[in-house]
Amino acid sequence: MRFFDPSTGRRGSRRPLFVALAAGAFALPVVVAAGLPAAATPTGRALLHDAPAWTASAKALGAAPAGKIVNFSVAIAPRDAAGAQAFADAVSDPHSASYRHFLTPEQYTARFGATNADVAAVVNWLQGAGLQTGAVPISNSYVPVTGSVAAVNKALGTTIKSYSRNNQNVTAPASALTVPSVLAGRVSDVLGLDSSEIYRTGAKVSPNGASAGNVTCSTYWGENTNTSYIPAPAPLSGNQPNRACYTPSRLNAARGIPATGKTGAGVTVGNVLWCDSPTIPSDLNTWAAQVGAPAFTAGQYTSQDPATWDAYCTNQANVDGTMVETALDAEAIHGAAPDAKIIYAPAAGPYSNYLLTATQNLVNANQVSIITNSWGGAESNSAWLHSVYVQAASQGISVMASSGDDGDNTYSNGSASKARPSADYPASDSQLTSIGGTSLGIDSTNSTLFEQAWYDVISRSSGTTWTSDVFYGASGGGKSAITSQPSYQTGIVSSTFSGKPAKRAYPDIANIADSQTGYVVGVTQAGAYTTLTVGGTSLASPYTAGEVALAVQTKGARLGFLNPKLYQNRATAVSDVSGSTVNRGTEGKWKNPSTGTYIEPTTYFLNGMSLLPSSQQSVAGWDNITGLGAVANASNFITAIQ
Ligand SMILES: [Ca+2]
Repeated sequence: MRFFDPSTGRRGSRRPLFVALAAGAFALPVVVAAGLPAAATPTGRALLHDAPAWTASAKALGAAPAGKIVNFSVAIAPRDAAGAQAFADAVSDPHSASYRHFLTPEQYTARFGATNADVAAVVNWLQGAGLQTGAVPISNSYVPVTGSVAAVNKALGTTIKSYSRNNQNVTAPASALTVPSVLAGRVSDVLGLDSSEIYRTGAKVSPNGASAGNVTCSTYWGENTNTSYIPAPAPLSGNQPNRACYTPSRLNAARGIPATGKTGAGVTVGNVLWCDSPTIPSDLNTWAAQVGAPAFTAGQYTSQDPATWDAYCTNQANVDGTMVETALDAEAIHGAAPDAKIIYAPAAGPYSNYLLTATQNLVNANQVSIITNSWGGAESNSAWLHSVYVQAASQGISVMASSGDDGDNTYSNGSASKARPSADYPASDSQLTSIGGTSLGIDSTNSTLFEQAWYDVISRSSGTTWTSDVFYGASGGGKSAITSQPSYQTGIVSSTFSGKPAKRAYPDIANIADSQTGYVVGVTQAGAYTTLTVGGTSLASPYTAGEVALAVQTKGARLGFLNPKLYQNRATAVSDVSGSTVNRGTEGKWKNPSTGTYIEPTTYFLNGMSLLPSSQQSVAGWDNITGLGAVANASNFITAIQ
């Protein structure tokens, strides 16, 4: 739900905190704990991590009110993190004798998790500091905590201050977090104290109606050409097609799904996001009837809502914005795998502590074979979900995440001349399959006309004059600042993309994501059901999750972490995407979702990375827009990852 702000030439949001999070990507990774001089930490205390780097330059408004109540989580280190990683690596490695010998959550925790004594020590410390602790999950992996700012300051040896950040009042620790030395190594992280750290969805939305000068979408690429605007600027010429909005049957046909004979029967897919709406189940069936997809049967879609919501998710505008993503995710999974069950696992709000809870509960319940995540934000100084994904891999759960919609984040980090690339999280985690995006042209016979790296640049017309080209949206991709290159990428991802020393580079693979070649989504907005054209890697991840469900059904068993086999079988699993010459575009009017008004006629250049400075390239072999390539043929993909 982001929009382009023509007054500043920057991409923004009607929830400006999203921008704040992106700006945090300037922060250099802070490597903490071991090796710091003792003088840096008060006697009897162990450093956990530094204050968020952005606090050094933000405007401090003074100490946060001592009585203000905050919710956060204290993560507890696994008893044997290295052993857990080695186990997850082995069960995911086709060459290992223990390949796909998965564990139950109970077995995993007994072998690698924190002990009850570890949990008790952490809980006793927190309660002794006057903080209230909540239910600890069966994985013994974190303690949810509620308490006053005064109690948090004392417990963690810090001062929480109020700041003005990107015109928002937020609170965050102003100095390093420390824990009693006896808990060093047991407490691994504290999540949720930085209120500017709000995660975001990646759905890119266009209205489908022709009202107020908007151009109706084409049901296939090239069905209608817009002749009401002036011809598109160079390097295009002449009028361009309307954007396309595909139904599941057309997209499935282009991807070869009918030929697989699979529907996802017997497979359950989990979807992690935040917030929920009671209209979603009926929206899904209204949409299914509209687009000719099978109806959802009783119990096929379930929500596992938290007992209480964060204030973010009791604000109807926030809920409406999020429900576009919630509907997109379910409708994309269902489109590819109409018999798969879907468990929606929303966090209480878009904050790391709540997202940890939602993810951990889904993994501990162990009902799903696949988890998809269509959300993300700036990579911080910890891969804070990594240990949960290690557990998921050990249980055979395949995890995927959208790679982001802001390309390398140069343009969301500020002006291109000053900003530099940064990574998104969890897309950059090495223990999941990161799904990038393509632009996909499908013709009237459901054949693929083109598939190219999603990198959209726009130009707007005023009379007969076109503005200079500006960034609009692109597949997220780049390299992590905090995670080293995983072995499955060794020898496949070049140093051009991984850097030296080599880091985890992403995405891994790609699927349909360009909103100019988007997907029809139905959802209630402001009390009324409406259809929209939606894209973003928010579409690519759940649609790919649906295709993985077909593979799980084919195998008759869980597949686990996909990347080692996916990289090994890359030649057949996906189709390489390369080429960066702008040769296609669309014309339409672009609607500002904040004001509801249409701005000037707009040309969208598809594959436009050559028009702007970018660290992203679309080249032969692995690249940082589409990874190994596009999931172009479902049968080939299923065979390769089985
Ligand atoms: Ca490529």
